[in-house]
Amino acid sequence: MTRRLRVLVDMDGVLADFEGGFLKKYQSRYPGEPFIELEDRRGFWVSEQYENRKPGLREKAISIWEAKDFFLDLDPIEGAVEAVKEMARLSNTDVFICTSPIKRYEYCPYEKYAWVEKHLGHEFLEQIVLTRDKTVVSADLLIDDRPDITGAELNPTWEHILFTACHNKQLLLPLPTRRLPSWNHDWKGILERKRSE
Ligand code: UMP
Repeated sequence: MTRRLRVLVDMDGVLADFEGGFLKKYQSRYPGEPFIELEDRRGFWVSEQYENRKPGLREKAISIWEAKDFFLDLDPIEGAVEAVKEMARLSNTDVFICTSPIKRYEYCPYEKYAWVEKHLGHEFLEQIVLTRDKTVVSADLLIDDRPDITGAELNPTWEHILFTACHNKQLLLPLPTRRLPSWNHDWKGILERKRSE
């Protein structure tokens, strides 16, 4: 009945507003270049859609998130900080922040830790999992905005809950993938359903 539940929560696009932060800094650094409104974003990879818009924009896009303070300056997604703090206070519930750093590691891993400390508090540093392969991490649920999460483990233990983001909102999901449309929606219901499975 009240079994323990382990929940992995993704960071970019779920806790931290990667897309909004990217667009703001891209527009201010490259004011003469075309950009993609958030409502027109399609596909997980920002870099690919920008390159398709105009050859050469891939490198300009990448330069934005490789720069110092990009990850640290990201605003929290609406409701995320409150929801995750509340989730961590639920009894029989372990919450981990599971996030993939970029391979240019000068700033990103450090800033992800600093972001968590700033917005969620020092004690949450205990809960961070940095990995480029989330399939090898075991849990009951993974709340993530990336539609295709694959890796070395072909049968991950977690059920993927797709967090709705500008780039995935129009996707038709293969059944039985579930969505969490925002942190204002019933995330507790998703956890309780899983707990009682
Ligand atoms: N990222 C890219 N290219 C893109 C968009 C995102 O490298 O076009 C990076 C930013 C994050 C990582 O570090 O990918 C996404 O990590 P997860 O949200 O899957 O944890």
